[in-house]
Amino acid sequence: MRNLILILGDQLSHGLSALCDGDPTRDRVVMAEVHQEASYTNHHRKKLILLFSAMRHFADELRQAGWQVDYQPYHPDNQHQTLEEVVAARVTEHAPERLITTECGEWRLDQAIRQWHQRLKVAVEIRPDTRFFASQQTFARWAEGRKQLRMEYFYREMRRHTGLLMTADGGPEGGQWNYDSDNRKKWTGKPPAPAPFRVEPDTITREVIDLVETHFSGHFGSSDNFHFAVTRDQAREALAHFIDFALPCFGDYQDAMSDQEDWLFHSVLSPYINCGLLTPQEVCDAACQAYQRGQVPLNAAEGFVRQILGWREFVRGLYWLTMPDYAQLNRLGNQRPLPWFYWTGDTRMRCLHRAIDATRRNGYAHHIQRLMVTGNFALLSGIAPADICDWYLAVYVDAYDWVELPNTLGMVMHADGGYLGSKPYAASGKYIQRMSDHCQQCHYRVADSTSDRACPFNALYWHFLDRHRDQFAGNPRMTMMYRNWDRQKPERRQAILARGDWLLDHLEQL
Ligand code: FAD
Ligand code: DLZ
Repeated sequence: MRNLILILGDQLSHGLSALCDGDPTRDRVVMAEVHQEASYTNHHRKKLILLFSAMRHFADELRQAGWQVDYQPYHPDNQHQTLEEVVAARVTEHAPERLITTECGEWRLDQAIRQWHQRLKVAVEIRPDTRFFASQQTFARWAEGRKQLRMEYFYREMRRHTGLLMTADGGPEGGQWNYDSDNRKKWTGKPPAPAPFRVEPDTITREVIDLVETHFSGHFGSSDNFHFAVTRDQAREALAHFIDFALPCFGDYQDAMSDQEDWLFHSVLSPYINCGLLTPQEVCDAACQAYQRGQVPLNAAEGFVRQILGWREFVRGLYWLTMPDYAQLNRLGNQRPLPWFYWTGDTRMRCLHRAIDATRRNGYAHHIQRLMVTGNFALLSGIAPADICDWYLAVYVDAYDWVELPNTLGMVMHADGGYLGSKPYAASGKYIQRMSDHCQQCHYRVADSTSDRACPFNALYWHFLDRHRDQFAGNPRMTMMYRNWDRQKPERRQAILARGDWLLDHLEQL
């Protein structure tokens, strides 16, 4: 045998760099469902089902293509409980010339794999992950010398570099780089949101559902009604479904929230892009082609491409540039533990209840729920970054450290002191009222800031601004907020701060 090729659970791509010049007659693939990866956080049960089922289907596809695949299915009593143990056993058995793998997506495992040549006494070749538009080195070169990183400038570079939504003379399609201001309509039920794409579980998925129910019953979330794609063909159908039915309205309602609809016009493609069933390139190409055919407006295609070519690449680059120190940052000094209702949804704040309940049922909540509801509340309440990061890593089907950490620690918690974002995404109940219909169903009154029934977001918002005045008053993007605060009568400010103090002392009871 020549090479042993390790494929991780989020590397389910036939074009993976580790496989690209492989020879099925002489090389061998190793894949493993292992306890350590399945339990380093309280992974949502649907995430475990998706990954194990997709891994098993991918291994079958490799076998059909002629590869020999050593595959370890999960069992709690497996002799090998870590990827290192599995690989060590295969190295001993086959004595390969080399172990080949593709850069892994998270720092923890990456550091471990980089020790394997010594620990396992085998040559290890780690290849770049070419599924991203920008390599780690390209991003590092772009970031060099910049005190703060801004997604918008990186995104423009990426548009120029890829030619996506660019005109023949090198300008942005439509004359503007960014149609963000056309992405903020409130959704009032019309046009109707499309039904989400569904795949009925096949035999493999049903076996995995049983396995997860048996061995991971203590994990967060429900395994009921599992309908995610688990193969590349199914994921491509999910992409086509999105382009036909949701993308036309994606731009308009990108920031909207609804009390009735879990998915609205979002793509729900992150679970597939992140585990390798779809490439970012094909997803962006599909959106741009729909625009060129006249099937979707520019604010939809651009808004969508910006999320992938812009935000997704940006947070990944930032992660590798700054780890491991980034994970330790806590520039606002937040120490409060995460309220228990993040795990149960058991709160009278309707927007939080709906976002957490959807998360529990689906392993999914869309970006504005993550940023402006669960995230905003954690920011305003001063939750310890490590606690809230671990929550986001656990509860979403698409969650991996490289993408979750910058989004949570940087974008939501501003714990990096503004390296990723120019100002914190802090907002009062008014924002939630403007973008959703939650407030009509809520126990609390959004128009009120100080009474017992006042929307907690209101007093917490002003309390946040007041207690962090030193950090933010000098920020030109926040001048107006402080002006509004300072304009209020002293008695009112006092009443709001008193309500804020009370809320912070009683988070568990809200
Ligand atoms: P759409 O709204 O349809 O967007 C299209 C695609 O753009 C997504 O599939 C995703 O690949 C990409 N995208 C959009 N926003 C971002 C972003 N901010 N960062 C990176 N990619 C983005 N996304 C993850 O994939 N994994 C995570 O663990 C994750 N954790 C997050 C934690 C917090 C606190 C926040 C605020 C955001 C997080 N996001 C994460 C980003 C975003 O919320 C999800 O990518 C998005 O909700 C996935 O749903 P969708 O596929 O329907 O996205
Ligand atoms: C997230 C995850 C889970 C739950 N299980 C496995 C597994 O059993 N085997 C595996 O190879 N990978 C798994 N993964 C993904 C890894 O934990 C890790 O996040 C990525 O491989 C990083 O690129």
